[in-house]
This record gives sequence, structure tokens and C-alpha cells, in this order.
Amino acid sequence: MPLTAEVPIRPLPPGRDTRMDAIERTVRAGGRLSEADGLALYETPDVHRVLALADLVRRRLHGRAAYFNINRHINYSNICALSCKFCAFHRKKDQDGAYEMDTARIVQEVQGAAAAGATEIHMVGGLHPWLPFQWYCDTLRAMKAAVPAMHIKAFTAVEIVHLQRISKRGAEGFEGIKAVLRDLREAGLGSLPGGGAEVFDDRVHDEAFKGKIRGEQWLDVHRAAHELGLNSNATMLYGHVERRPERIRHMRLLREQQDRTLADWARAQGIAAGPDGAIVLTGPETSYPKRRLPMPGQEGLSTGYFQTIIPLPFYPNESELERLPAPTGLENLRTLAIARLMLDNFPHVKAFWIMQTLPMAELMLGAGADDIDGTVVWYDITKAVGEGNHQETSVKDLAKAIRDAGFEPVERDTLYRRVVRDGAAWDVAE
Ligand code: V47
Repeated sequence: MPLTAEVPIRPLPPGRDTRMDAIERTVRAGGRLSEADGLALYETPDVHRVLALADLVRRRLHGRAAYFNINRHINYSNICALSCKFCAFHRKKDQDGAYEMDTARIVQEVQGAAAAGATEIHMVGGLHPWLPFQWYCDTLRAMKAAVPAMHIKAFTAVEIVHLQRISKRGAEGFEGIKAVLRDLREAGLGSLPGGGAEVFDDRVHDEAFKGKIRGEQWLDVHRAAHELGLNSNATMLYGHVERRPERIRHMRLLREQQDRTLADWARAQGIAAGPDGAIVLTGPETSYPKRRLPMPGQEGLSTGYFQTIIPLPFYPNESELERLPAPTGLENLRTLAIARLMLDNFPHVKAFWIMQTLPMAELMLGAGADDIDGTVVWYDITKAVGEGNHQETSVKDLAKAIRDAGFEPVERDTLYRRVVRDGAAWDVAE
């Protein structure tokens, strides 16, 4: 076929999508979208309208600010008692590539990170079969002793449940989880990362995540953390065996838990709850008499809460689910925008550049995301592009990406306070 052959042009979808008109009215008025609305956002051919609506609420919350941080990931060990199909990270102890770091090595990493100006360590690992609970507390203490200002965001919910099992503290269930979190907080834990949520659905769980904790237990761990005043994040790992309605339900369950968590704070702020106790943070300026973002230490806020939703596209490479196609760029953009629209009581939406790629994260800043995560350095769990696990970007490159996308870079700490710095020395702005 000659290169100049005419390419058939596909007809545009007929007319406007009337469901989208109703959704737009709800969003503009600061109302809450239903699960059916969430599905309509997935089904509409007018994806640009979905992205534009997400951008509208993102700008209401954050204006042109786009957050990043200076951080380091430490994956202390990949030895794991589980063998989840979707995970390419885990190893058994005698398997090729199995590793574990000792406390001294972890402390060294923390010191190196501090010298490079990092404000946060993000530390997670597998469910290590023989490290005792005391090791985790001692390691946190050693990390904090070495660099007291470093925020330690560590351990996914399944690791916390594992630690509760091995802690031999007697207490079980919710109270046991709380007791373990209390010990970890005393040792230096600052917040929980959002990992391991996957998709809250028993069918999906049993097909792809068997052995890991179910959604209900994941939510309980985060509720316990919030009750102790620890903030946390939430992820959604999509694009594997789940279907779109299950993603929407995942978002709804997170939103309901956040409503219950924020209820007292919202009341103190004069933010009226909608029907069914809905706390919507993404409405127009006129609906909020005071600051709409919960901040640590803020009057009326005695609990922690979910700060950020992080949609994670599934990368099948090297996992047992390798046969599956990874989600497309457009699906990733749409999913992130829908998360912004559905999770109206989450202050932040993160486009984790490591998994989304930096150019895609730039696009996402205009489609609902207000945060692209940090400088990272080593990331062992998965990779979107290239070989190896050295995935580092500089502050200069992060700031450039944010400016290129038309936003204003703002360095934040883990709790989304603005950072002021002089080289590696830093503080949070008043
Ligand atoms: O829990 C595992 C996911 C998560 C694959 O809280 C995979 O700020 C894609 O939770 N393809 C870890 N994803 C990452 C995570 C995270 C990242 C950045 C910031 C924060 C935060 C949290 O990665 C795991 C799992 O859900 N994952 N395997 C895979 N093949």
C-alpha cells in the first residue's frame, strides 16, 4: 500500500452524552457522584470532558500548585512468606535475587538520604518469615536516632497485620492492630503508605491476591492508624483481573471510610455533611467558610485521615499474570481523573511518576493530579520503563516537568506542608 493511501477517518460519536451533562452539573455544584456516575465517566466517549471536570475540582482545591517531595524508597527485603501472582518482587530465602538489609545498612541509607536533602523515607518489604517484631521497632528507633527530622512512612497494611501476628502481644483483631501501630509510632513511624489495597473485591482478591489480606482488613488497619492520629494514603492497583465497576466500588468504600473519619473535623470547619454523611471537599469556594484541607495540628482535627489516592496501573512483566496486557495510557488518564472526581473527600491525588512515567505524570497534572511523588532513587517493586531499579530524578527535572505542564512546583513534606530549604537543610513553612 502506498504511504500516501488515505486512512479512513472514524466518525465522531453522535451528539452529546446527556449523562455527562447531569454529572457536570453535580460537580460544578459541589455534589457527590454516585457509582452509576462513576461508570458513566468510564463509558463516555467524551474522555476530554472527564479530564476537564477532574481538572476543575483539582484547581478548586490546589489552584496551580503541584506537589513533589524529596524522598527515598527503602525496600528492606524481598523475602516474603506469600507468593502473590501479580507480584514480581517477592523471593523465597534460597531463591536467586533474594536479599535483606540489616539495620546498619538501613541507617546508612537514611543518612545518605538526609545528606541529599530528603524529608521522607518510604520503607516497605515482603512478609519476612523470621525477623521478630522487635527488629522493626529497633530499626525505626535507629533510623530516627540517626536523623530525627526524617519522616518515616512505612509498612503496608498487610505488613502491619503480619507484625501483629508475630508480635505475640496477646491482643487480636482491631485492638491488636492498634497496639502494634502504637508501638511502631512510639518507635518513630510517622505515617502509613497506601500500598497493598489492590482492589477491594473478594472475587478479584481470590483470583489475583490470594493470601494477602482482604479489603475489609486493609480498611481496618488504616482506620486504626487514623484513630491513633497517623495519616495514611490509599492505592488502587488496576488493569489486571478486575472490571471497571469493581474499581468504582473500591473508590466508594474508601470514600465512605473517609466520610466517617472526617465527620468531626468537617463539623468544626462548618462544612455541612450531605445526605448519608457525605463530606465533599471539592465543591466551589463559596461552600467552605474555612480552610478545606485537613492539616496536622489543625483545630478540630484529632484523628489522622487518608491524604492521597494513588491509582497504580498494573505492570504484568515478570509476574504470573504476564499474559495480561498493561492498561493503556488513555485508561490511566481516565482512571486518575475518575479517582479525583469520585474521591471528593480526599485532599490529594498522586500520579506516581515511577509507574506512570514522567511525561504521563505531566499530562495527569492537568487531569486531576496535584502530586507527582518524589526523587525516589531506588525502586524495587516494579518499573514502567527501562532496565534495573535505579530510578532517580532530580528536583530540577521534577520542577521542570511541573512547569512544562503549566503548574507551579511546591516542595512538600509527607504531610503536605510546604518545605522551605537551604541546600540539604529544610524546615516546614508556617
Ligand atoms: O502495594 C505490586 C503495587 C504497590 C505491581 O503511599 C504493582 O505515597 C503495578 O503502594 N504493577 C507499592 N503495581 C507502591 C505503593 C506506593 C507507591 C508510591 C507512593 C505510595 C504512597 C505508595 O505497588 C504495591 C502493589 O499494589 N504493585 N506489583 C505490578 N506488577
